[in-house]
Amino acid sequence: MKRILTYGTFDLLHFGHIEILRRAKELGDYLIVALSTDEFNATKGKKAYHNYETRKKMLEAIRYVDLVIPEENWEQKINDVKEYKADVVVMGSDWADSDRFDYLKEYCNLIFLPRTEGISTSKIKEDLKLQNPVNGVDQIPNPDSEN
Ligand code: C2G
Repeated sequence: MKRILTYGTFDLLHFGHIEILRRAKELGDYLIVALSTDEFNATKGKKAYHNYETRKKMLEAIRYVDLVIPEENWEQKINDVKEYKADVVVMGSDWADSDRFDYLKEYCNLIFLPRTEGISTSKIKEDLKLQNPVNGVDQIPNPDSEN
């Protein structure tokens, strides 16, 4: 059984998140998602809209996801790879060459998959700020235009 491990905050779950999870699962048989806790997010200067428990339940509802574990710090990854017997760590390409992940290639395969363009949690937040109906017509850009 090929075991895949990935990391993230997965706030305001969107198509880019689903796409990385779908492609990560395609690389193996069992997908573990290490989900950033609210406390860890605070150290990243991030505050998720949904708390950890909600984000965990949403991930567990996704057919590609087999297990969700807490990501509590930057340093736990080697232990995670060993404890969960991960064969591959998969991340989006925005993490390629990052020193947060590069060292893992001593312990497992490391694969970066192209990010899904045109969507991000911060873009959703920005676009919604723009939502300003004029004559009942939303002014925000159509997020699904590429799909
Ligand atoms: N992602 C993607 N395409 C997008 C948005 C995100 O492929 N349009 C990927 C990211 O590259 C990442 C995963 O989805 O692999 C989760 O993204 P975030 O929730 O933004 O996670 P991040 O804040 O990058 O936290 O220790 C690593 C961190 O926990 C990663």
